[in-house]
Amino acid sequence: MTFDKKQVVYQIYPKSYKDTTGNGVGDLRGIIEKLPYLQELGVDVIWLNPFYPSPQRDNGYDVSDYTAVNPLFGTMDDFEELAQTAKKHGIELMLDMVLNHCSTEHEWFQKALAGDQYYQDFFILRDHPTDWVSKFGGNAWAPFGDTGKYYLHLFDVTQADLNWRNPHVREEMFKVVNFWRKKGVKGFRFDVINLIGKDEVLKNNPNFDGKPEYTDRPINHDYLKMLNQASFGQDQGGMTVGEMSFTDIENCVQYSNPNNKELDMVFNFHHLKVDYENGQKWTLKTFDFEELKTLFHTWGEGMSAGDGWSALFYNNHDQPRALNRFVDVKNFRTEGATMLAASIHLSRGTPYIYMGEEIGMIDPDYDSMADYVDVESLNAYQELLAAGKSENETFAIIQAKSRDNSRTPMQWDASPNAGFSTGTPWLKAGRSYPEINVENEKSGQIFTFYQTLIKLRKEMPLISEGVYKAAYQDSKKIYAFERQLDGQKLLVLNNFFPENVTIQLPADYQTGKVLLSNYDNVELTENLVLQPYQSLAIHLD
Ligand code: TEU
Repeated sequence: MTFDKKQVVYQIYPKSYKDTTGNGVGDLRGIIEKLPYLQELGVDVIWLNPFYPSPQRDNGYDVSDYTAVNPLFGTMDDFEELAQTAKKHGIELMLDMVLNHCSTEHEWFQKALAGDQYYQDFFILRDHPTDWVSKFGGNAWAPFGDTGKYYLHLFDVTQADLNWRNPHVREEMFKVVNFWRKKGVKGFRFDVINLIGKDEVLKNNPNFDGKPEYTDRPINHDYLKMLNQASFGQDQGGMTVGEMSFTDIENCVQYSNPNNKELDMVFNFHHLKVDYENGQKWTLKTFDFEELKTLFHTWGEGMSAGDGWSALFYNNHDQPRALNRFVDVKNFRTEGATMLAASIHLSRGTPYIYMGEEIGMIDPDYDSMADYVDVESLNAYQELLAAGKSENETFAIIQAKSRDNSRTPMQWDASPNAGFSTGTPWLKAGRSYPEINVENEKSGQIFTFYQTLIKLRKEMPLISEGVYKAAYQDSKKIYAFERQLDGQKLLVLNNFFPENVTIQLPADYQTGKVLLSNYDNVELTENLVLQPYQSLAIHLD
């Protein structure tokens, strides 16, 4: 059986979820403690960001040992207890596999540096580097010891890209996945997995920092088929998702069409660049609704037509909170949070909830650069100043764009540090926690709306399986789509603006049933007024 399309995934950034030891860092036991909360929400799978041994240069995405637990987060016994207890709550685990690169502190890299040729071939070493730019800024190549060669690091200088062309590397990677499978894990999220397949000859390319030369190469699909066959493809059920950086629909269909036996589904990020000026992240711009709507429609229909499958999300550990980006959060936090939720949970794909989203958490609103810790933000800060921006301008950009925005401690209650830790948190809690916290929100509209959305997906094949059709494509304010299955239809209307919008409702839908709305007392009339950030789903059977 392939994965279950009725399932909903909840993402936990372990470092920031719940600290049970008082060391300021969240831990596996903290997640065990919160399983009843997650069961109450109704999620089926929890994706955990990396908790393996790591120098934490990139918060665990710089792995120095793939098959152990970083003592910062607990022990292997804690992990096993978490996996077992989660099952009792009807929850499966999804682990983060960072197979494109490893930490330069990993013994493979250390042996390579010491001259071991077997391990040198684990990395991408060249006499002459290309002109590629690292995704975290600066040159993507660094001197490999004093050999005169350079090693490739698409991310931080301490994250060395692995050479998947080497069969020994592939074997090691398969072993990693199988190690966790033997512990009962059936869910895997593969970090930047469309970058693993590098060509033999690497070419200069000044466009897009060189990305076209190393992204979605044809051989990448071969490696995914091999990984599938050698590991998770042997399981019943389970769920795999690949993070696809700078990708396109054609490749994503290929990665996720079940006939290809690569992955169950893909993340893409195009819809999260609609507030980038000229495609550049470190800029300030109001989001472009037209672009967002068009992207949702093109991807929704394209993936549907090619029998591909998308992971649906607005938030994750790399993104500022969607409420701050797409909604007038000061005036309409609840309406905005529920509308955004409906716009993906009723769509075609698997919805992902990022911790805190279910209570409408917002960016922390730090007032000093000293509060930020992420390597990407710190690099960007220096680069923006060096490019001549003023300190104020630069800080405003970091405030809006930093990945730390989503990594702040989960807000449990109004006690110090948002009830996350009794020690000093590794990252300061957001300013909003006295009001926005689980204790306050659990019986509130946002949390209960998420519960309903999760339940509806389980009950209605129309939601979990139906095809996706764009609707009201010309609207300047409404993002709408239809789902269709076996003669049944669902129309989902989402007002992305803080004002009333009137639309013409087709005659058949005027006789439909309101399945869900974030406003009460909806009447289905020909001239239908959608209130600020209203979401409305109309069912016809
Ligand atoms: O992110 C991949 C990625 O492309 C990021 O650069 C992302 O676009 C960026 O963070 C947005 O600002 C993955 C992980 O999700 C991220 O946390 C890691 O830092 C990165 O891979 C390297 O492993």
